[in-house]
Amino acid sequence: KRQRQCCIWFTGLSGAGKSSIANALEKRLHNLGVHTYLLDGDNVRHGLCRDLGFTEADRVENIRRVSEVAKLMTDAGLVTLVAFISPFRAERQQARGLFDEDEFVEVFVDTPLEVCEGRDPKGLYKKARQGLILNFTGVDQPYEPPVKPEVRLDTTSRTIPQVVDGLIAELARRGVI
Ligand code: GGZ
Repeated sequence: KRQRQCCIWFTGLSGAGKSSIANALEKRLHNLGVHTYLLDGDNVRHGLCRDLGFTEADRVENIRRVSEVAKLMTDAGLVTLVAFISPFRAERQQARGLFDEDEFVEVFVDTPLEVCEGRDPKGLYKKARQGLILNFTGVDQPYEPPVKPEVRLDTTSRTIPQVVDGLIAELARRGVI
């Protein structure tokens, strides 16, 4: 059976676990023979969006470009994984609007700010608290949590492999794989 193309859109705070989960999910999908592409800050903010920073306007434009690229890749038949903070409801809504209803899976990586800040793997929250980084999501810029995501992930009581198991089951349920 042919895989069904779709866009899996991860949203959540810095340090929530979006990239780790998306990377682990992509490995599992590859093992199942599913063709994927993962869009994240590492491959987008150094190229396509290297002119953009972290003001509200720049994030809006970042997410707009990412949405359009995700649409192109998904139309090419891929399972497209998108992992950006994507802090604003309106832009996530706009992204969703580019796709057929059953092609867009919004995954809220619902790790509380305290936990993300406690992890602080790159020391960015510390710098933001000290005022050395401005416009930091959750510190001096808002994060608008999804109201009705297709999937909500709790990363505080489950390991990454467990979370990925749940996502694989959800994709199977939806007929994507
Ligand atoms: C938030 C920032 C900022 C500010 C740099 N606010 O945890 P990380 O380091 O590896 O991932 C974060 C990444 C966020 O970029 P996105 O493209 O996902 O953001 S958005 O969707 O809002 O456009 C973080 C790092 O960049 N970073 N400065 N001020 N995160």
